[in-house]
Amino acid sequence: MSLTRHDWTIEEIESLLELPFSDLIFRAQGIHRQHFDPNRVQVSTLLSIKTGACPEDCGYCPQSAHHDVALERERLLPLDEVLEAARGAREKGATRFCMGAAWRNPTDRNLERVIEMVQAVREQGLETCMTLGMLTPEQAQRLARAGLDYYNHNLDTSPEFYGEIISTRTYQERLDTLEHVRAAGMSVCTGGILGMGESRRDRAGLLQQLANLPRHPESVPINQLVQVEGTPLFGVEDLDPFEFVRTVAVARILMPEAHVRLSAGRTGMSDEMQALCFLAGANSIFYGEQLLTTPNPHQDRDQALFRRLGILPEAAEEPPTAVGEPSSEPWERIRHL
Ligand code: SAM
Ligand code: DTB
Ligand code: SF4
Repeated sequence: MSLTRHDWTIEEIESLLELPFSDLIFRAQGIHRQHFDPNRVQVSTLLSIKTGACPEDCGYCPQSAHHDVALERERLLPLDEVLEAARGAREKGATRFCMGAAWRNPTDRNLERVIEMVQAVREQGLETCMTLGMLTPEQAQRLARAGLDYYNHNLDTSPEFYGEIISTRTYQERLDTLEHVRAAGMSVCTGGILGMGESRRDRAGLLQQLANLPRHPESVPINQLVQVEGTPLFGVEDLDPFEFVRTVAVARILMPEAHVRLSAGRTGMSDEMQALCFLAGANSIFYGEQLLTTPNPHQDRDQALFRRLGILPEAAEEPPTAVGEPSSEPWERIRHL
């Protein structure tokens, strides 16, 4: 029996992170099985709808205008290009389409354009997610009215370590945006990045912030830092893979009903490490060869991994059923690519 709590202390979380590895994984997997089919993984695809030249200074991010990264910047994509990418993602078996923009926050004019995107992508029978930076309460309400299912806005790390990574946006501003998203009735997607040189206590601090939100996020992306040359975090020491898996396991224990997404950084992970993450309770991935600006594993590799582990992609709540559509049975859709 697991309890949904919102009052975790940092010491309690640290002692979970410190458990013997097998005990921790056993506990996480037990909780996972109470709430989810352990052999289903939700599959999302990402598209960068506006790339680069971001005014924020996030130390990990290749899209920040503060860093000298070889990256081609792009203006907001036209609607037909977004729609084409969404159709492609659906045909390849994704059930959720996530759109990201390198903005501090959207302007009201930007918002009109992204609302058209939400509506068009939904018509394809896909769940929609956006990550556009900070939102006002009114902007969150407009997105919710347009039918946006999820909004992603990461806390990234602990409040204590945060200042080492970002100076142009406060932790409290991030919490405020999450509150606006929740108040507007959208599902909340928020998580962080591991491997930025943070301590175990910082990882506990991030998990504490997430788990002690008034309502748990529906989706918790755990990213492993993708090191990009030219960003301040390039060259930081790699995190022990077992420590990454431990953090996934504790996220599962603290937030039993959330989808925990094994997010950026899978290209640098072995199949065995990814399998350990699924065992620890991760049950969502990004699928498709590109994240926003950096690579993601090739689809063939992911399909082979799912097959070798007996994992099936989770079906969308309302799979597309139109005549001539690919089979709505998710395993069929993945297998017959
Ligand atoms: N600009 C918006 C914002 O920051 O709110 C949305 C896009 S931003 C790229 C979304 C998230 O991607 C960040 O919050 C961060 O957690 C993650 N991210 C960015 N660069 C990354 C990297 N190099 N490695 C891992 N995760 C990264
Ligand atoms: C999240 O937590 N991870 C995704 C998504 N939310 C938007 C972004 C990962 C970005 C990795 C670096 C890049 O490709 O630019
Ligand atoms: Fe901009 Fe988002 Fe990158 Fe920060 S993480 S620099 S806000 S695109």
